[in-house]
Amino acid sequence: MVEWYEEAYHPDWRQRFQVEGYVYRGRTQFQEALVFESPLFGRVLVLDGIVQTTERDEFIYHEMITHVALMAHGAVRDVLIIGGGDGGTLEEVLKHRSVARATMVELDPGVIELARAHLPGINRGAFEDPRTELIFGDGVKFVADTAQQFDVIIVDSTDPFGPGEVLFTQAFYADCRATLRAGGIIVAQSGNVFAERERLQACLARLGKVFRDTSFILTSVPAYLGGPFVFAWGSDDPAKRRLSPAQLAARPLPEGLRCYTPAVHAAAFVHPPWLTAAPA
Ligand code: AG3
Repeated sequence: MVEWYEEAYHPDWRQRFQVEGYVYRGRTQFQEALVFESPLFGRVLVLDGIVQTTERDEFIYHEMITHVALMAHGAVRDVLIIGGGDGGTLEEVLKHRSVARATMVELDPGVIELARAHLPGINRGAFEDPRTELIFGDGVKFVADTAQQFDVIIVDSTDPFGPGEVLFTQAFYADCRATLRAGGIIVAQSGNVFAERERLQACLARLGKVFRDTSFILTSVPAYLGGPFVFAWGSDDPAKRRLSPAQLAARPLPEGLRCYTPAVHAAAFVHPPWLTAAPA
């Protein structure tokens, strides 16, 4: 009999993955964690019943949450990652030679432990890189208290329920802005564009109270319910979002990327009108 994993993401919309075998099933200090093997997606990481990443499509999410901001900035030295316990974002950040330090603040050490043990194809040694500074703790508290300054902040969180909820507030965005250097950019995981349009518009509105320029990076992550997916973008410098593919192509780009290109970057800011229109 074929076994299926049904993701409990939405009350009236579900997707199922075929399960070839369970790799890890347990509870960390903060959440329910599961890793299973899927024929199409490879290893799948699920936290509190929601698919977080998979071996086969993680490059799309992690390249798009990382390289759009780092390429747009153009001279990134210090990057802060909030969340991102699987290490996929960290791995992408470290591909930029200009990055001197990548500080990652993860609430749940259990996720890093299981990612190290069971998802090495996603983090590829990133936790061991000398430029990595790993901090276990609350991202909200970290940005409120730190004296460090960053060029880019990437919020690679879970969804706004459970432990991730506090990472979607205006107060958190304001503290992030205060830790950014001039010309800094924040990018934050925001959600499913169809089922959660109101939530992500509200998230963008809160970000807009803090930053002069806001938008979404639009991409498609096959393992996430529905596919199309956005990251919120905030910066005080509108020019950072208007770079042409030719301007971006003149900058040093990490080799071996499979999703990000300067043209894909520019296209990610082009949105169909329904995305930002008031829900019907
Ligand atoms: N963090 C974002 C997960 C979003 C899940 N939402 C969903 N399935 N619609 C993933 C962590 C990857 N580093």
